[in-house]
Amino acid sequence: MKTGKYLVLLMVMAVFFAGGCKNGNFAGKYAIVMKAEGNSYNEQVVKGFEKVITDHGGSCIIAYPDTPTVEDQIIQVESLISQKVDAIAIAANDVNGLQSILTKAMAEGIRVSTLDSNTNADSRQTFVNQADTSDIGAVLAQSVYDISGGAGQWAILSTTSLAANQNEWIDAMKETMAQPEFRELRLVDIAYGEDDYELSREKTFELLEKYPDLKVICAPTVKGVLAAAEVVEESGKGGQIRVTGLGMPSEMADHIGADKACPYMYLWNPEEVGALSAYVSLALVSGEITGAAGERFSAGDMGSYTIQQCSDGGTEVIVGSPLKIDAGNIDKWREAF
Ligand code: RAM
Repeated sequence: MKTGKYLVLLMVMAVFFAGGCKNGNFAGKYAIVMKAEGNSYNEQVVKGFEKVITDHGGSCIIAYPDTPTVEDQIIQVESLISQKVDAIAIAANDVNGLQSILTKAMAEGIRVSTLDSNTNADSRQTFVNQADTSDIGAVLAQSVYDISGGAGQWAILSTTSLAANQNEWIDAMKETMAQPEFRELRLVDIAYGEDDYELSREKTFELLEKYPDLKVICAPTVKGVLAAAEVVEESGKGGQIRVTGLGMPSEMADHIGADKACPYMYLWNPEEVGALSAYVSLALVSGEITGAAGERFSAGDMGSYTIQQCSDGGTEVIVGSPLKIDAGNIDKWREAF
């Protein structure tokens, strides 16, 4: 009789551990694919993702493309499909270029979500968005306006020309800038530093050379904003040209301030983006959510979140709002990320 009871218990446990369950133990393989390796922001996102997955009993697979291209991300996703992972969370190097491989993954039962840099709606079940895309564009555009005094030439230093989040933020900046009060500002160029520090430095030097009357460089990339701030300071043009964008406080601390290259910038906590992405993957695999608008799920000590409609026709869940980082709070935030 006793053996039979144990047999039933073993069978029940086997079901629970097979591929996730609602009871707090989510055994399974959860993958994260960022846009590029060797990037402190991406490493912090991965750190947040990995901690939540392992705390819940899952195994985390971290996959970086060899180069920041969609082609190399496709290679990573193909490998993850062959490893029969339960979920893939990916930051896209191209908004449409992953559709074929991600729809293949979903057809094989793999739960697919995006984070940090989105795909089109057909390539994902939902998107973990660090902050509302139009909010990010609006605060960056307003920063350029404030820092420039409302008039003059400004340029953007972005990453790769196909990076989904970069292009969405640039479009959102342009949308804000289309309003009458921004009419004295002129966007003279968009340069691409590919989230590579040295190339971003080179592109900054080229901008300074080509546009002697430039007043602001806006770099919505942690590598780009650091490179631009350092080049502007090294060139002795910190008084004429100012830098803003999205940057890691721990890296930008020496360049933030009224008399520095960067009066202020924005970001969010990358670890929180990774952590929420992990909770979304866990909830997709356990069946708690499907990624449809209106669904709610618990994200542990981060609280509960509701999935909402996204402007591209798919859905998204928003982590928070862009955080302004300036001389007043840089010492606090440089300790955090
Ligand atoms: C870079 C990447 C990333 C972006 C941050 C702000 O690290 O482009 O996708 O979210 O900057």
